[in-house]
Amino acid sequence: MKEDKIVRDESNLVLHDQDKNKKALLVSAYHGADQKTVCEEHLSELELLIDTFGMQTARKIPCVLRRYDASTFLTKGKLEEVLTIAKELKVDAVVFDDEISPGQQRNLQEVFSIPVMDRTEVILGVFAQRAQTKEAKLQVELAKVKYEAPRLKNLWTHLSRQSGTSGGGGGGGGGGYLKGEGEKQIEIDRRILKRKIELLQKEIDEVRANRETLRLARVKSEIPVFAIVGYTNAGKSTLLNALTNAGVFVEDKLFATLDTTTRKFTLKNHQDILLVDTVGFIRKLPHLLVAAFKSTLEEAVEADILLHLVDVSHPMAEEQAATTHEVLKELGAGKKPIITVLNKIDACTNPLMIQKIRMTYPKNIQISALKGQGLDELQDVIIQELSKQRKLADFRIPQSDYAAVSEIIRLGHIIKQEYEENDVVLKVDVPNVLAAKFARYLEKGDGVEETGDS
Ligand SMILES: Nc1nc2c(ncn2[C@@H]2O[C@H](COP(=O)(O)OP(=O)(O)OP(=O)(O)O)[C@@H](O)[C@H]2O)c(=O)[nH]1
Ligand SMILES: [Mg+2]
Repeated sequence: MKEDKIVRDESNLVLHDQDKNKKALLVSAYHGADQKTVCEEHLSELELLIDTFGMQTARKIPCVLRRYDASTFLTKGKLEEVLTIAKELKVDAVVFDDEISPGQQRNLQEVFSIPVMDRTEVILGVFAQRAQTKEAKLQVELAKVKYEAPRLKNLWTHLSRQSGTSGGGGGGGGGGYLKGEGEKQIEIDRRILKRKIELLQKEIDEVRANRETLRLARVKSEIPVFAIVGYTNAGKSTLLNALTNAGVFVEDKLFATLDTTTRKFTLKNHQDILLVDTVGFIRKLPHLLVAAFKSTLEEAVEADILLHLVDVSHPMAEEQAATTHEVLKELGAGKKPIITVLNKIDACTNPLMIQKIRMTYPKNIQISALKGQGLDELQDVIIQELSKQRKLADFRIPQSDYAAVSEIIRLGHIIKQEYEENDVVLKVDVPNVLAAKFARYLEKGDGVEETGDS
């Protein structure tokens, strides 16, 4: 009997697999009439998240609200309307696109007598389902535990109250809760949770330290790194696959990728670059997840150049592009050189939107990763961008390699030039490409410094 309901108990405050195929009612609030369309778009995205998780959407309700109610989020009249619909459609859960505080969540659950959740919880559920690697699993677990922490209190308050009214309906034996016992339990739970968070963090740090070593090896290899970033479902993995046959999992659902994949790609001018496929961003990406996935997301921050993919076939492309920039800024990657790649031009029906995005993000290119259109031009832009990246390098070149010396002198700005025995010793500001080309002559352990890209 319990199995057809979404279960909420102390071990399950966040959606999990058993909640698949359940019916949900989606609610999103907006203020003025001019915001209704945006509100509906946000509901469609929530529906996609719900679908990705494996639940069904019974109906989407855009709710016009003049003010929020502190205890139930929705004001009384609206709450009753939604309650009537929830009963009529016999839904298993009510999902808010807006963030609901733990207190509001508890009060709403009492009104609806079914689980009430917000977008954060759905995203957490999706991430939990999709995490593949040890690191991703640990990161999701950490976000989940942190999400649950402030909600535990509600759970126990609820239990204490229930035991008072049901008066041992189970026939004694099991024992009701004494006053104060809930609070004691909360304290114990808090301590357990704190310990759990510490342990998870420690494990994540260990896995990460491992990856850090790999990253350092990469830095030493002098190959420029391009991170493919963008909103979830923009086509990032499709692009990586199109260029490198990486065979990364692609799906028309959200968050197909939770782990980064790196592949070497040789440009048509024979230069090697590394392409990194990254976790997609989303509007209101829960801070818990940003924090937990920081190390994974930082792959983007550490790249030399960002390829920002925008799905221009999506009606909310502009908002999605802006969201990506916000998240990048939050991660400290706001100032990286960035090429805006307008993807899915094959499916775009709104040329005006393309114009607008191209005006907002001047360094751009249009492609279809799926159809393989524009990939050649994308390479041109990449090569052009690479030639702008410069660094300060110390070379020691045998005089016998006169060609190398003359090329470096021709293309770099010489800061110091000396002769030592049979070598030419140069301190020179060069394009990164050139440093990589003559990496064999770079002085070992020299402080190769970035000199900025423009
Ligand atoms: N029409 C069209 N569809 C595309 C194009 N590129 C990707 N897609 C489709 O968009 C969907 C999402 O593609 P993915 O490559 O998984 O997108 P992603 O950005 O990696 O998504 P996440 O990993 O979920 O963040 C898939 O169904 C792709 O087939 C394109 O150029 N045109
Ligand atoms: Mg992907």
